[in-house]
Amino acid sequence: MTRLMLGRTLERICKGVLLLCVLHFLIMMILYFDVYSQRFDLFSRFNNGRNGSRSNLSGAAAGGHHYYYYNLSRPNATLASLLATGRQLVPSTEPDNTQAPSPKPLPPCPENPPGLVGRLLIEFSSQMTMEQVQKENPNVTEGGRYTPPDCRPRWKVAIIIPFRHRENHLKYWLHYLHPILRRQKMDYGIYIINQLGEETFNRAKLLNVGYAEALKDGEYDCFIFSDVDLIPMDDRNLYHCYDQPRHFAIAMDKFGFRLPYAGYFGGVSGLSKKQFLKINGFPNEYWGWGGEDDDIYNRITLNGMKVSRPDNHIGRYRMIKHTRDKHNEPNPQRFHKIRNTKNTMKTDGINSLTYRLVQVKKYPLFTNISVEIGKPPPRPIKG
Ligand SMILES: *[C@@H]1O[C@H](CO)[C@@H](O)[C@H](O)[C@H]1NC(C)=O
Ligand SMILES: *[C@@H]1O[C@H](CO)[C@@H](O)[C@H](O)[C@H]1NC(C)=O
Ligand SMILES: *[C@@H]1O[C@H](CO)[C@@H](O)[C@H](O)[C@H]1NC(C)=O
Ligand SMILES: *[C@@H]1O[C@H](CO)[C@@H](O)[C@H](O)[C@H]1NC(C)=O
Ligand SMILES: *[C@@H]1O[C@H](CO)[C@@H](O)[C@H](O)[C@H]1NC(C)=O
Ligand SMILES: CC(=O)N[C@H]1CO[C@H](CO)[C@@H](O)[C@@H]1O
Repeated sequence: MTRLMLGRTLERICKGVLLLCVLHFLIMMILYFDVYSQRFDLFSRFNNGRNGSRSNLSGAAAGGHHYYYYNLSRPNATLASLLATGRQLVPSTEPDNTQAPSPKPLPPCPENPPGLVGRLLIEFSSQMTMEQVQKENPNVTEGGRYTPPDCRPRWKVAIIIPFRHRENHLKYWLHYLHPILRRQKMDYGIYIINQLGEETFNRAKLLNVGYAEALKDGEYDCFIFSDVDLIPMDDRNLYHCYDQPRHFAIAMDKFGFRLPYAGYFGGVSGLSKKQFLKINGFPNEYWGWGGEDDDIYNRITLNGMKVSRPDNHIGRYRMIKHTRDKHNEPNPQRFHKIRNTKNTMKTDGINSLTYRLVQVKKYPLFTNISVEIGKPPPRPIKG
């Protein structure tokens, strides 16, 4: 008799313990899911780059899908009532009607975007109007900005184009580059830096201006500097930044698809913000054609970096044929100057940049920034 009682009691105790275990397990699950979903939410918001400010995070998280958590902490809430509404245990994403659905966390963009097509046919004979090019690119937003809708890009890229009187080339450039950059899943903005007046052209100074002005417009961490007449022939030449400063245009048709010399850094190049600041930006004192890209190459090597390049068959470019512009004659001082990079780079660069901003105008496919950058100092009189 007593043994039977004992057995029953034991059985009851066991059942009780089991129940407790189940309860414990459920509570753990709830807490786990809560923390998990919260972290996920934070992660996506933080990386989306849509909004840099953290102050809104807590509010947004509370607005999303954490009601069960708050319900639990209410004085009159019981676990039983909570469990009764089983739906709430699912951590995810039932959007709340009173609030806009919070954006799903996007996966990082693939390193090798699957939509690339490889070698491209580039030609400049067909007539092109800006309206046409706009129609081809409906998803580019004002000022020439684009961000992929389906993944989280690794870089925020400002593309800087030094410019004067090349409207016709710009149409081709936009026609080819916007679709390429879209396939490459880049988050980017296009900045045309227009040198006003008819003084001698100064490419490197315009590039410095582009760096400074783009940063006023967005939180870019990667800068690609491209001449307006250079079109990549292969979309696997990815327009983002790399561990080392990047030279993209290594094989142009005009050089027989070869690098003209080992230290060539002209045409299209890219530096992260960190790399750019490490070399104090570009020189401001190269007026006229040539030399500035060699100076930039010197800055890179003198600061202990190396130039990285794509494969020769991927880094191919077509150049839109043209006669040399007026007021961009070869710079006679260039050979002398590039021997002195080591002395000049600390004082001549982004830290000494001065210019007058005249106009910033946002067009559908690019931002037009017009500046006055002065003129070359008077030539020393030869004796
Ligand atoms: C916080 O988010 C709300 C919308 O959820 C928005 O109206 C408000 O401007 C944001 N505040 C800040 C400081 O970003
Ligand atoms: C618990 O959360 C739900 C939303 O999922 C809400 O409808 C309900 O009013 C909340 N319960 C209490 C007691 O606030
Ligand atoms: C629980 O509290 C909320 C207010 O916090 C109240 O509206 C609701 O009627 C209460 N529910 C019960 C079952 O007491
Ligand atoms: C533009 O975006 C819409 C919606 O995201 C998409 O359906 C359409 O295919 C896109 N068009 C182009 C040309 O990419
Ligand atoms: C940019 O703006 C300047 C000044 O208004 C203008 O002269 C130039 O043609 C514009 N460039 C382009 C590409 O629209
Ligand atoms: C939705 C949201 O929070 N938007 C804010 C993002 O940040 C800017 C300032 O950087 C605010 O102006 C927006 O209100």
